[in-house]
Amino acid sequence: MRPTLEKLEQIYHRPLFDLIQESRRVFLEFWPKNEVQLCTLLSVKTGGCSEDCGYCAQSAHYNTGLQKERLMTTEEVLPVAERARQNGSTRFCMGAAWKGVRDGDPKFETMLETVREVSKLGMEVCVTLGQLGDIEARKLKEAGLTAYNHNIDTSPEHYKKIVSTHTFKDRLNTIGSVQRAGLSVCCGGIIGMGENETDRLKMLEVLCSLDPEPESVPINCLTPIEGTPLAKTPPIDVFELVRLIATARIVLPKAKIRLSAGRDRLTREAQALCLFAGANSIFYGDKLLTASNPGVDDDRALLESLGLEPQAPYSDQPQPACTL
Ligand code: SAM
Ligand code: DTB
Ligand code: SF4
Repeated sequence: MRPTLEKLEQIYHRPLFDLIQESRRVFLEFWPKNEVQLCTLLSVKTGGCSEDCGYCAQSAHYNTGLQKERLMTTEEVLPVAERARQNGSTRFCMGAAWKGVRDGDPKFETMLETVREVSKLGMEVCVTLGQLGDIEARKLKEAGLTAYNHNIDTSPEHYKKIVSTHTFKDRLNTIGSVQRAGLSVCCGGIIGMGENETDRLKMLEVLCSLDPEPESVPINCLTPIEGTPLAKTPPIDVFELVRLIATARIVLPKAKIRLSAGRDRLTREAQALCLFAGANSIFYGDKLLTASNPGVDDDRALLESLGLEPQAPYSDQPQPACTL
C-alpha cells in the first residue's frame, strides 16, 4: 500500500477504539495472534561517533559521559549471541557507532567475520553500522546477514533540525544499497523529538514508499540522554504512540512492528495496548545499545500475564526470506 499523507491522516485521526479495532483486525489477518518476537541488541562498537544526531548518547559532539570503546572481536560477540538464543531471542542485532563502513577497512572485515559466525546460530542477524554502499551491502549479504537497520527517524523536514552531519537523502541512499543487495530493510524512527503528529505520518509515508516495503519497523520513543540537545524534551502522550503503531500496522501489514526504545518509561498497561494495536516484537535484555530496557524478568512476567508467547526458535521453523 502507498497511502498519501491525507489517507494516513484519515486513518490516524479516527476515534482511538475504531483505529485499534481495525489495526487488530489487520494484525490477525497476517500474523499468529499471540506471538511476540524477542530480539537482543548488542553494541559492538560504543561511543565516539563523528555524527551529531541530537538524540544520541554515542555522538562525540556531546558530553554524555559515555565511555568510548573499541570494536568487539568475533570471539567476544559469539557467547553473547549464544546466550541471546538460549534466552529465547530469534533475532540478534549488532550496532556500531559509526558514520558508516567501507570495504577494505579491517573493522569491516571483523564485522563480516562476526556476521558469518553469528548467522550459524539459527537466529535472524541484523546489523546497524551507519552508511554503506552497494559493495558493503553485497558482502554483508554474502556473509549471511538477514537485515540491515537504518532508520529515517522522522520526517524529511524535521530531520534537518536533529542532525547536520548527514542528510535524509544519505539515509535513503544507504537503504537503496541494502535493497539492491537483497537484504531485508529494518527502518523506523523515533517519536518525541519535538516533531508534530504530521511529521510522524510523513515518516510513515516515506516508509510505505520504499520498494520493497521494510520487513521491520522499529518505533522508538526518545530516551532523553543528559548532555544531548534533546535531553529536556518532554515525554510523548502514550495514545499518540498507540495511534502511530496502529496506523503503521494498517499500512504496513506484513512488517514486524517493534516496540523499541523507551519501554522502561511505559507502564505495563501502555505496553499491552501497543501490543494489542499491532506491535509484535520487543527488544529483550536489560540494555538496549547504551540505554536501559525493562529487565528480562519483568518482560517474561508481562508476556505471561498477557498470555503472549515468544516466537519459536528457528530450529522449529524456516526463517523468512527477503521479499525482494
Ligand atoms: N550509527 C548507526 C545509525 O545511525 O544508523 C546505528 C546506531 S543508532 C544508535 C540506531 C538507532 O537507534 C537510531 O537511528 C535511532 O532510531 C535509535 N536511537 C538512538 N538513540 C536513541 C535514543 N536516545 N532514544 C531513542 N532511540 C534512539
Ligand atoms: C532501533 O530502531 N532501535 C534500536 C535498534 N534500532 C538498533 C536501538 C535503540 C537505541 C536506544 C538508545 C541507546 O541504547 O543508546
Ligand atoms: Fe552515530 Fe548512529 Fe548515534 Fe547518529 S545515531 S550519532 S550515526 S551512532
